[in-house]
Amino acid sequence: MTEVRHDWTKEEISDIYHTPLLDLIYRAATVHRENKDYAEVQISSLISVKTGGCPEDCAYCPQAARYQTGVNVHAILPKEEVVAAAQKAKAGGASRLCMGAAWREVRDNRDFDKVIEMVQAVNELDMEVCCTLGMLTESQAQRLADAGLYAYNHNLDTSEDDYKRIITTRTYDDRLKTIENVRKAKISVCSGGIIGLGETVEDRISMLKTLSNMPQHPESVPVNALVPVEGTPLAEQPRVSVWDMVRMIATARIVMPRTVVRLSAGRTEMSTVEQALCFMAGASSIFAGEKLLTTPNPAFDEDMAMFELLGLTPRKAFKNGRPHQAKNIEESVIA
Ligand code: SAM
Ligand code: DTB
Ligand code: SF4
Repeated sequence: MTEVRHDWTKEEISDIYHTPLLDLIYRAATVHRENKDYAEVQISSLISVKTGGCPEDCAYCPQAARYQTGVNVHAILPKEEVVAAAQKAKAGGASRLCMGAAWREVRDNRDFDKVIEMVQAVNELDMEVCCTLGMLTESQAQRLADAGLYAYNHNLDTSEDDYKRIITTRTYDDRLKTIENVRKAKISVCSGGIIGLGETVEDRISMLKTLSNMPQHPESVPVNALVPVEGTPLAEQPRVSVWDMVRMIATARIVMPRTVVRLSAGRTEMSTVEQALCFMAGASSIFAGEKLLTTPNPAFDEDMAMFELLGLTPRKAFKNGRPHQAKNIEESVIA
């Protein structure tokens, strides 16, 4: 097993990122095989439980109220609909359901009560439950943990320096604070970013430095390729090259050897060959199901055919136990 470090310098991460491509893939694949079952892929399915009308100004996001993007704005879904989606996702091979809400932050109101009920109901289906609801206080994180929440997604998106260019309605520190609150409640942390926002390679490296120097690495790091959506300020951004995706995934794999690196948004634009390269470079998780939150994603059947072809297998839910039953989060080795 590779030593898990928390003191990576920018220079070290940059050297890794700029390694000749095939050497980089080889090194990442080696780290992957030394630390994980490289043929096992964790599958999450997303559902948007509250869509659109968000007060934030995230420049990439189709759900921000201030951009005219034509998303199907809706209030919080009934629990039954979420349970039905969870059952469908489970039948499609997903071990985890991730519920997203277009909120700046959680408020202690009826809608949060409803989310808590959804978490309990999906947990009862023996699926891992993840939420991404915006900023959380310590007590809200604890309430989610008590309801059986497995993971919380809260992305850093880009570097601290670049953050103001992408989002002005909250700060990087706000983001880090929520991640800390999630940690304190012993919920598994899912935090990563987006490439293709117009950031520099230095910004990507700096974001990886922040993630890999956390006292405990996030159990999951999503690497999203920007899905440019008409009406958002980033609609005209050129698509990111698959080589950038591969470099980002491989570098994340090397600096956070035991983390699940998630090949996230952008797969509809990628061929099976390109996705295979990402798995080779250390990706060990995907979002499956025909929709991400508001944009298209490959269907379950297509992904299962790809798994069959590549010899990959879906990871079972709660493979290493339920986090809140373990004495501590490290021991449960959750991902
Ligand atoms: N409102 C909550 C928040 O911002 O944390 C949760 C939902 S938000 C849509 C979750 C994540 O989706 C964002 O942090 C961002 O990384 C990702 N995302 C949103 N729009 C995207 C896009 N167009 N392309 C790629 N990733 C996107
Ligand atoms: C993450 O890192 N990517 C997912 C999930 N976490 C919540 C969301 C991607 C959203 C892509 C744009 C959309 O479908 O609205
Ligand atoms: Fe709102 Fe989240 Fe979209 Fe930002 S990323 S506009 S906070 S839904």
